[in-house]
Amino acid sequence: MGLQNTKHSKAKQANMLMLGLDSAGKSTLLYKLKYNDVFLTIPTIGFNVDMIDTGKDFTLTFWDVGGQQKMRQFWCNFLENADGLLYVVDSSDKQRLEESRKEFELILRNDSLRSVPVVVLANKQDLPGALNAEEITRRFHIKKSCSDRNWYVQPCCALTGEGLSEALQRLTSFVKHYSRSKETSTIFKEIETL
Ligand code: G3D
Ligand code: MG
Repeated sequence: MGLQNTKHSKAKQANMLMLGLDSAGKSTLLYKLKYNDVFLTIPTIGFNVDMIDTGKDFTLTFWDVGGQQKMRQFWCNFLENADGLLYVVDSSDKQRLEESRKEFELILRNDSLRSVPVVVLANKQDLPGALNAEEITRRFHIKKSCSDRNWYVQPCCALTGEGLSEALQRLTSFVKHYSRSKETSTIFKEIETL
């Protein structure tokens, strides 16, 4: 009688951290992704958590953290378990673009986010004068600041949902790849200590 490997692969889960300035559209995006609906949002005090099943036994837990100035000092508390960063930008708000870039670069410098994949959502593409993905990539110096990790800039509109499924697919594939490489490096570290 032959032998069969009966080990079933467990459902996988990963943590996605959503950051960005207040009013970038994070909560609207999360509701749209989760319920395919637009809800009236109020400024997020603290954070929202929601799980989204991406199929094939893979669930993403989204941590939508408030982006007001006072809340940003607490962003660092959410970094440690992040398997991916979803950074949301209001592409139409040119006045706050520089502020958003500074926060983005600051957060990427944190050790806990080393090699963690990043998807930047260039949100509010429906608004006149919204900067496109190329322009956001350039203004945020993303090629330089994300040179050590997988990254992608996705144009989107949280109100209509345009661009969100592409972002979710990209995120899922990056995060799966990241989780695999994290597992491999843990195994190597364990072997080294033997
Ligand atoms: P936040 O969670 O990042 O702070 P919210 O942002 O999700 O609360 O959204 C802030 C405002 O931006 C909301 O409008 C919301 O409807 C709007 N918004 C979010 N995404 C889009 C988008 O893609 N296009 C447009 N035109 N508006 C968007 P209010 O008026 O409720 O403040
Ligand atoms: Mg919010």
